[in-house]
Amino acid sequence: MSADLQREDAEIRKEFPILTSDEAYLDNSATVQKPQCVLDAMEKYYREMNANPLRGLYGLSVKATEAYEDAREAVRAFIHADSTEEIVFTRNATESLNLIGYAWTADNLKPGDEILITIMEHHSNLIPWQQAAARTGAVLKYVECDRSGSISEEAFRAAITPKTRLVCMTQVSNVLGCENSIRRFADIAHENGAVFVCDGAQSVPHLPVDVKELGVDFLAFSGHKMYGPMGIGVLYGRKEILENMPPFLFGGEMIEYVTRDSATWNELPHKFEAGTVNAGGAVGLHAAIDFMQRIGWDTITRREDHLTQYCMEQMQELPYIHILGSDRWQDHHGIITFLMDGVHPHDVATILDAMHVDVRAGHHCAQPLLKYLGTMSTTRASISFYNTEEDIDRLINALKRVRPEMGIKD
Ligand code: 7TS
Repeated sequence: MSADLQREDAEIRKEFPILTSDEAYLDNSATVQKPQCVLDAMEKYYREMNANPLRGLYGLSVKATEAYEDAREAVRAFIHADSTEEIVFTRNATESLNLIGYAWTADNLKPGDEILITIMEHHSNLIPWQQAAARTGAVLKYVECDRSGSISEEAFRAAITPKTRLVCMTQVSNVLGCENSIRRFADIAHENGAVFVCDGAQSVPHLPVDVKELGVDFLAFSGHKMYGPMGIGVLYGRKEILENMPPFLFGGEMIEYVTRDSATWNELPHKFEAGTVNAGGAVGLHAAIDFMQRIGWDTITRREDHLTQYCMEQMQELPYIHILGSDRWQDHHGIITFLMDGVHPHDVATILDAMHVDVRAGHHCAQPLLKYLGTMSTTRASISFYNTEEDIDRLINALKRVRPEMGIKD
């Protein structure tokens, strides 16, 4: 390892109080660790400016409102949306997708309409559509990928029809790590008159995302996967579409005027933010965006690419390990999901845990995908730019010990 890389590792890791050299945290697709600057920003918010935002006329409430709205502007700029009216704060990507699942589908789907999703969706971008289909009489259809995770344009064109009203697709798969060509599929969806929902939960933390370049109508993502706190998420929606949608939740702050029998709705984006908002979370997310910009995409992608290659090439040397998806590390975005001959994925993860390597085992909330790939459960290592070659060495050494621990001789 070069001295420069070692120096960079040390500089980055000192920003994260929870990271130690005794443990390799490789469950970054589930959630990432938080840098001190995010913890500080949230503490400062609660110490110095906490009040219920958007309500009071006194100084503290104005400060809280400004902090909350500044966070919205930071998110807007980060994903290159046109207006803060298009940025709705939610709890997480799941809630963002459910918001569309209720509010958009209510007036836009009728029996026989089609919703098209892919076989690689996380349950959060699948069950809301199953439920919307059940409520409205629409039909849920799937487009499949090949074993490397690639969805061909032919397969997509064959699955989309004039009845397709909604297409929902993840940008990066949380199991295969592959990236879908969102622009291409969004254009085809629009040619067919459908609205395009992009699940950005696994892409926004790892690649520069520009909603206008992607050409999507909606983008959902979570703060906690991009160095922010849990409990804050984002729904981007094109203004014309959001304007024509009814609210999702009803109550305080989302109204304009209320009588005994009826109510009118607040302007965007507040129409979709009922009740007291998570201002502390939004402030934390703002600090996380500032942090990512300070580190810079060049550093983030260079380090994540390097570690993905470093990890995959060593895993590919082990004949008893089978990586799901593409053989090319370039197609994995730091997500390496695998099976080990003769050992259950949960046993792999438990033995790794004993060696202080944190990975995830199970279905990764993508049961239809795992069934399609002919398995029920897998083990997954997932990388952040704050990981190091040492973390990967620790993983590889631990993987080599799993089968002997289980009494399997090579
Ligand atoms: N979409 C994708 C592609 C995801 O990977 C996840 C979470 C979600 C949506 C939902 O995000 P949430 O913040 O609302 O829960 N993925 C994972 C995972 O892979 N392991 O734990 C959570």
